[in-house]
This record gives sequence, structure tokens and C-alpha cells, in this order.
Amino acid sequence: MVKNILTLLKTPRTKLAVLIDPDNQTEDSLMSMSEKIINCKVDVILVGGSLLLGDHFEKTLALLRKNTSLPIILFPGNNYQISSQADAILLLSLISGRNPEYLIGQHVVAAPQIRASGLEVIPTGYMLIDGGRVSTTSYMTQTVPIPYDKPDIAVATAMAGEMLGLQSIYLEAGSGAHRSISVEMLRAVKSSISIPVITGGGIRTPEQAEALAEAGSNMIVLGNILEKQPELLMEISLALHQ
Ligand code: 1GP
Repeated sequence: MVKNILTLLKTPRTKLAVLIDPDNQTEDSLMSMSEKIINCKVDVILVGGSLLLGDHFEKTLALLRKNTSLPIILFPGNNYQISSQADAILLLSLISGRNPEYLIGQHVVAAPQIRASGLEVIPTGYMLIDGGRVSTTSYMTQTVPIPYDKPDIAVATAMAGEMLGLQSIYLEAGSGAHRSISVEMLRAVKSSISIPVITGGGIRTPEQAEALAEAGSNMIVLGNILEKQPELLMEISLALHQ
């Protein structure tokens, strides 16, 4: 079991992560998902969602813990998604937006609980990029994404995040995005900062994953396809493990 996840993110090969939304899960679905995750050589499991409609959060973590030995990182949509059953938390500050609640407000509320949880904290600049449709993140946070074709804005935002001391940058096109972030934007961001860059949103093909890996993505996050087209997970994994 990896002890320090930030260190893992900095190692050379692009890591493969799957995002599990606790709301969509049953015990059976989690069992079969865990099997796929292991067979497909996934490196990391992310758990979280924009909303929690049910009470499956802790149960989901417990089942993933029982059925896999992979690092589990919280990817919280709000300050209710904190648990010491995970290994780490992406403490996301939505630096592409100008909503103070998601830049610092929720963090103030959550800080004492995060400290008490003993989780590894990975301070992360979360950057929402236009993925061709209104994303849940954009709606829930009431923020405007960075335009798809404006790498300069993404570069300056990521640089500011790094200068402020953030330890990773997450380029997010939004779950179910029509288009994932562009390779050009990723390249531009990677060449201007030295902290790890995570990419996610709308990644559905081995070709997309391979192109993002080649452009330097430290970790690729897949959400929807795990539930909707699980066969693609193996193909993407093979592309990344070449
Ligand atoms: C994680 O939101 C993404 O960054 C997941 O996106 O569901 O489109 O794979 P998908």
C-alpha cells in the first residue's frame, strides 16, 4: 500500500484513476466494479460526487477497502464528504472560478474535521475547463469554466495556483463532457508549472488517454465509462501501460 499519494503522483508513468460516485452504487455493483478495477490495473480510486443523495458514502468506502488494496482518495463535492476510511483527500480550491465558497469557504468549515481524520491532504487547484456542455460542477458552484481554446488563461491560473503553494492542479472538463481538455492546453500548463497535473472529464477512448499521457498528465481520471462501458476501461489501461 502506497503511503504518500502525492509522491506516487510524481513518479514517471501516468497513473490511472477511477472515480466512484457513492450514490450510484449497490453492494453488488461495488463488488463487480472492484474486480474490474483490479483486473485493469487501476492505480488509484477516487470517491466523491457533486451531491450525496443517499447514505452510501461510508458503506462505499468500507466495501472498496475490503475488496481492493488500492489507495483511496476523497474527491469531495462538498464538506460532508470526509472520512478517515480513505487514505487521502484532494483539497480542491476552485481556482478557475470566483466563488469564495469554493475557493476557501467550504475549506474553513471542513478543516478541523480533515485534521482530525488523519488523511493525507493534497492541496489541489481545481480548474474547470469548458467541455462543450454545462457541467454539474459549473452549475453547483455557480462558476464559469475557462474557455476550451484559451490555454493562456489556463496557464496563468495554474501558475498562480502553484505560486500560492498548491501541490497539484486538476484540469477538469466536467463529468460527461462532450470533449475532454485539449492536449494543447495540457502541454501549455505542464510546461509552465512543476507540480503534478491531473486530467479528467469526458475521456472515453484509449487514443484520448494516450494523447493526454504523452502530453504529461500525471493522472487520468475516468468516471462514466466505468459504469456505462466497462470494457473500455481495459483498453484504456492497456494503452497507458504500454
Ligand atoms: C473526473 O469528472 C471526471 O474528473 C469524470 O468524468 O465521468 O466524464 O469520465 P467522466
